[in-house]
Amino acid sequence: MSDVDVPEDHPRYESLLTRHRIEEGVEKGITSKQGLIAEGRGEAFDYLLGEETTESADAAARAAAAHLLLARHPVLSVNGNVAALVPGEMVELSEAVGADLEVNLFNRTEERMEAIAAHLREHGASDVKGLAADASIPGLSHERAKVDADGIYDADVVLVPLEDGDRAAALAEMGKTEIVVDLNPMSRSARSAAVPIIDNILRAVPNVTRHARDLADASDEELRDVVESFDRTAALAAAERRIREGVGDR
Ligand code: PTJ
Repeated sequence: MSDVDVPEDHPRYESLLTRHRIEEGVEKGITSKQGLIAEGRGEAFDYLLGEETTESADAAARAAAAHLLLARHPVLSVNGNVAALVPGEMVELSEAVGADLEVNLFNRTEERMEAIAAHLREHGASDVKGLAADASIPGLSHERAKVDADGIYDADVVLVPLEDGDRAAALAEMGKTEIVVDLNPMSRSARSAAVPIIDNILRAVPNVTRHARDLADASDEELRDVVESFDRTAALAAAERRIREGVGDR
């Protein structure tokens, strides 16, 4: 048994554990109540995708790693679900690619901002951005637009996991290269991303880190080859196909 009393031989062990982590996130003031709903939606898509990293999601993770390594200023955006599910893994990725971590919330309150920043520091982050909020993303309503001038506002490449469609589109509109992690290949955020990673954040973040370590000694030319050989439209189509084909078998 784990510390949350989920029997390890339960057929849905992983997803039950994930639910508990989100619940704990809500109790600690890290995750919003809407985060519970987002988790439910994600779980449904993960089930349809077979709860594994597909070949096209792996190719997307490698392209994401190459983009982050090539970037002038990469930033990893963290919301309440990401902080509850993969805090240490986000810190590791930020270190592997030399990226900033910035808390950026849909349901922003100062208490949650502080709680998430503290949680990331507990998991090894040395610097957490997002609290200054001295710049804003054009075309979005006030609270959701708040970013740091020397963080997301200045970034050329941004990783935005589990994002809502409006902000993902607004960041893309600012000319930033956007890497989105989302289990729904039909979501607007996945569709507006240069690199949509259609995978569970639990698997996707460590996988991007693994690819980044593997590519650490690659030349810029090799990294550009990885970026250019990734086909975002094909990746989205592959995920949709997988969902349609998988549904008939289960
Ligand atoms: O912490 P906040 O205030 O910034 O709020 C964060 C949430 C996630 C609540 C907010 O951004 C939101 O409402 O998002 P949506 O519009 O519900 O979209 C969440 C997307 O993430 C959906 O397409 C889900 O399928 C997807 N998703 C949920 N869990 C996971 C996931 N994708 C990858 N991995 C997951 N574990």
